[in-house]
Amino acid sequence: MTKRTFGVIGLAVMGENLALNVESRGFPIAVYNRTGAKTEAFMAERAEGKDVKAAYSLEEFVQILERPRKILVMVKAGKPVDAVIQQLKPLLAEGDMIIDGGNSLYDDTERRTQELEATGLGYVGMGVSGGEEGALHGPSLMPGGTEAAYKELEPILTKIAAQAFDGDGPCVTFIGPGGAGHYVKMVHNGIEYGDMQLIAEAYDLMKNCLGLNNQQLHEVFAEWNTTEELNSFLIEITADIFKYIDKETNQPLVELILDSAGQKGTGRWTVVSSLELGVPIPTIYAAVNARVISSYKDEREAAAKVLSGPTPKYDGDVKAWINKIRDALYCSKMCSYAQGMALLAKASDEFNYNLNLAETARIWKGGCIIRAQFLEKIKKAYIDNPKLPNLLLAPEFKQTILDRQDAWREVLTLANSSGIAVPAFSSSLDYFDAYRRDRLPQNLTQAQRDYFGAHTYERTDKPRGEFFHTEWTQTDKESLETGSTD
Ligand code: NBP
Repeated sequence: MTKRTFGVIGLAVMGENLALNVESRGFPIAVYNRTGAKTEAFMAERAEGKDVKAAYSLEEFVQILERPRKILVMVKAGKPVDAVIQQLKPLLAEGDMIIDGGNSLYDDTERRTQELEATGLGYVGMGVSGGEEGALHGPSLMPGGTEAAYKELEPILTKIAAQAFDGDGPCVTFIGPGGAGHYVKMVHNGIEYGDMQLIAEAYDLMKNCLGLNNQQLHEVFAEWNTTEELNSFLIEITADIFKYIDKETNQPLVELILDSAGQKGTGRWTVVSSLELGVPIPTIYAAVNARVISSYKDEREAAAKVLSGPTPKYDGDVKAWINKIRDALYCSKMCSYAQGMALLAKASDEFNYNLNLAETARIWKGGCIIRAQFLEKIKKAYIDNPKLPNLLLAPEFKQTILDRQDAWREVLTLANSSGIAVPAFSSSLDYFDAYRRDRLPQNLTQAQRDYFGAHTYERTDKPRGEFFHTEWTQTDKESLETGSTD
């Protein structure tokens, strides 16, 4: 038997589909799963007739792989990844490489990369986005870690990845050292949370304020999907969802789904990292919180009986309001991406990832959950200025947001007066208003900090870097003598 070019460990949803994707591009593969019965089922069904060789022990698995070995680990993130690495390590030889394609925390990937590189092995922590379909037909891949290992893997990864639209190449690039790949995947997921929550808020307003039915909602989202600004995978599937009829009840399925959202942690990790790095990402945080509060289903049902609010209502033309909601969605989306990209830029500096943000936007143009036409504009903005401090300052975005902010503000007024929570729309507008103002009320915050904790402050009439402290408890007489009112 010829040795296998590529090995996959873990035959759950993602492992199975990625294995078949690699095999379909002409690479002989080997597979292994901890529970042998799963491997047997895979071999008997989906791998039937394909160039796949199963192994039932890790020893056998490494034996049938050509050197340097290229092993993709697709097991549950966390301890299982460490367990697999520890079992594999003694069986591997210098130059062999392990790729972790799961949603691992970037810190873990950093640690594992250092540990394996120290033993002469290559380690690639690779974010994979696109779900089951993407894994099989072409995901967006975000590999980081050992660059030499990436170079060895590149011919395979560029073949299995999705293609970016407009012939913009395969959706894969070397992201950076250590945990860079998983960091970028984490922020991708944070942005995905933001996008999904913004769409949910637009839906809530159109359904519960404007009174649109599912057919109308389908038409609105289908129409938005034809526009340059909103054309995207998430808008497309949203349009589909509204027309899906449940066979059992003959009702739209979306109406029968419990309004309690799950999460697996990548959104929360994004928020934790943003707090650690001091980068505001309020829209993404709002999206994580919206899922959390949705999960308080029983409490909300009880509260709904005793805490009333206004009855949703609107004045004027429905079509005009739909267009305003579309503008609010787009402006909010720009703010959400501005936050996510700013977080990447800061992480790049802090962790020496040396991220190329234009390339990051390019590899999200296909395969992944946030794929969208709008990413081309983001890519261009960072090509024009790789050190752009904030996406909102890019010419591609600045004018659009200025032109549409009136509609955005009107939509928030409508939501507030109707009692409909729009945390991601609101957080985005607050972000915009805080970012664009040269004077914020934190002069008062600084005064308070100095008052109770002698934390000192800088003055607007003195050079930056000079710090002052005041004994704030003046007597009334002193205050009058100096004429001080501030
Ligand atoms: P799961 O996350 O459900 O993991 C199941 C796999 O992990 C099985 O093969 C299982 O083997 C193996 N495993 C476990 Br659990 N503990 C193990 C251990 N101690 N040693 C060896 N193997 C162990 O699979 P998935 O949904 O395919 O996801 C894989 C990774 O990809 C995850 O990190 C996930 O977050 C990420 N991801 C998933 C998606 C998605 O859409 N599902 C998308 C993008 C990324 P067993 O059969 O013996 O129990």
